[in-house]
Amino acid sequence: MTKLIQNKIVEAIKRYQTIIIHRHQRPDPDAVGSQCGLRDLIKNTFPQKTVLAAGSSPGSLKFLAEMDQVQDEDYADSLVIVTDTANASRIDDDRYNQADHVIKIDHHPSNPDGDYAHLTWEESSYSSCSEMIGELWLNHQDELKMNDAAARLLYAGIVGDTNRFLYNATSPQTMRIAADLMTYEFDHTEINDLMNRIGEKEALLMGYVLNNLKILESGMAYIIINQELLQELGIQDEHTQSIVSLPRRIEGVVTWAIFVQQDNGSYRCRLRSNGPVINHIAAEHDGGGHALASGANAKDQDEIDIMIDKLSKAAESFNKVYK
Ligand SMILES: [Mn+2]
Repeated sequence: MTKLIQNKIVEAIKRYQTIIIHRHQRPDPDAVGSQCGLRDLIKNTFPQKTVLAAGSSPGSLKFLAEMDQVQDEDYADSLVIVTDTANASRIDDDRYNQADHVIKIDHHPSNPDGDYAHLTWEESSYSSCSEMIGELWLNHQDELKMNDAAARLLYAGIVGDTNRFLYNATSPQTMRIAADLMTYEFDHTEINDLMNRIGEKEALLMGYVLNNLKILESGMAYIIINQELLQELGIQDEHTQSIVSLPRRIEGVVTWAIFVQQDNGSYRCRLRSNGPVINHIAAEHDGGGHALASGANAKDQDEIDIMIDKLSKAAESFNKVYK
């Protein structure tokens, strides 16, 4: 089944002269890696085609790749491929639907709002969308020609989503694909260092989180970062990415949440787990995502309290079974 869809994707790539690749808003390394890795793979194989990466600037991830200028006219008779994006509302640049044909390639669990493409390759068993693109290439090496730039991007995407091959979704196949990508010429140590590097202000935020994290008896941990604190530390919402996996290492922590207040007063919530599935909780609060790593939104402190309670109960029932 997977091979059949992969064949269809390669056929579509061959058929279209203009191919525009989209990914999700607020991109992480896997979003940029899968998007621009696929762009460079197609460009390298078909130099005569127009292949563009759409979306806002990747900000602190600019060292990975830059986006292209995409004009409205480019969408006429084009193929759009959306990578790493579970639902339509998260796609960066909604002109994607002006394409002649839309393909979705994603490793998130299926989403009620996720049926936005004509052809969908969706499988949550993959560690990353970059791993999916890597496999697409490996299964079609006669038709798709890898180069150093694309290999570097796909490798970075895999490293990003697996947190350096640490997370549970890392499989033998993940390692095989990463190994094949590493045979190309790029500095993998440099990429790892750049992705792991934090600014001085982020280091201060880390210190704050470790000092102020609330850990409940159940093993649920949380921190609320309001606008005042962001201003005091001189940081923006995007910098809070560096603290999301911090509580994971603390003994006894089962579930945790990072709440970051937005300009409009509401809160962006990252929910994480070392065991119990928590994405249904995210889904109940305007969000969704992976079983153990989800995103949600809370309109006020009351909603935060409800989410803390749910995550705490999830930790409690998990402890009853496993401790
Ligand atoms: Mn991903």
